[in-house]
Amino acid sequence: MYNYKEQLEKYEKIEKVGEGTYGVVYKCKIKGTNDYVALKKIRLENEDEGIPSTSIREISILKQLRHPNIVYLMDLIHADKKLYLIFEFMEHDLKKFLDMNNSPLPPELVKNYLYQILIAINFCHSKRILHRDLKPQNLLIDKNGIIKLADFGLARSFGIPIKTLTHEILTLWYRAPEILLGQKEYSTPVDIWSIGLIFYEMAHKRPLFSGDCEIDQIFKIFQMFGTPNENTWKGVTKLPEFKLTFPRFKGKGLNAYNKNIDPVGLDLLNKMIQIDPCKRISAKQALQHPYFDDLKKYFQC
Ligand code: Z3R
Repeated sequence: MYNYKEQLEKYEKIEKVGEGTYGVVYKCKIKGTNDYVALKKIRLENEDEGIPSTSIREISILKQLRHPNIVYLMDLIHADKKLYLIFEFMEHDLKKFLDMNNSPLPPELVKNYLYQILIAINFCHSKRILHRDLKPQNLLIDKNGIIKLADFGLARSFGIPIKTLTHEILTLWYRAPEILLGQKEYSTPVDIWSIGLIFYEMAHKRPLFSGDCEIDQIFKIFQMFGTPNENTWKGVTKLPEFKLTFPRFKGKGLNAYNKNIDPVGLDLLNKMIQIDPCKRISAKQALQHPYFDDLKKYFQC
């Protein structure tokens, strides 16, 4: 990692392409070349204190995380108490891509993207690295049908704030129920939950649970699965934010909300969005699901 401002001068800002959880993302040209990068400027709430050394160490580890379905972190520049992350450039994020298309994505593309996302998350989970904040905005795509995960591990380094630096409220739509209910020791199932919801959204072009605050989000989940209890989710009533006064929703089930996913895909989705994290399928198991049987011949893994 460089500690020099001059390193930043290698890049020429072209345009702002995103407003992430931790700062703004710019498309930049590497001066004197025809190559582009994405530059993410990390700003912290408490600017005077600078970037904690633990965060810098954690982010440095991410630089070693190389996988074809993970956006490559090319460089880290530490200047003016700010951290600049330089990533390989990708054409679009999935949110913008879904907004640009008038209809849901074709079923074959949904399956193909889902498979690539699961390959990437399986790779990270096998190294005990969680993403914790997967959403369409940090899935990036190119014109060759490749999808990559961005912003790995940043949530661990910096935490997930409630608002962005420009005071936009961060989305809760992909947040797992155990996090919403205040569980402190959550694990890999939180990413599987988010990916299940991204699967649904790619196929329907609308989010499954679009809560506007934490309680709205958790009640939308309960309306689908029924309010959990000790029989359906052992230990749920002990979670910090669980209230015995919660309304007891019966739960309509996922089938009532599905139009576009075939029965085999729906079986996988049901396994990915089990409300009890212990019952949720793992990335490794999901990759073996029959939904992907017709895809495997194209992938060599
Ligand atoms: C790394 C980390 C975050 C982002 C990167 C690379 N590229 C991003 S966001 C991006 C977003 C678009 S194009 C590139 S957009 O125009 O589709 N919003």
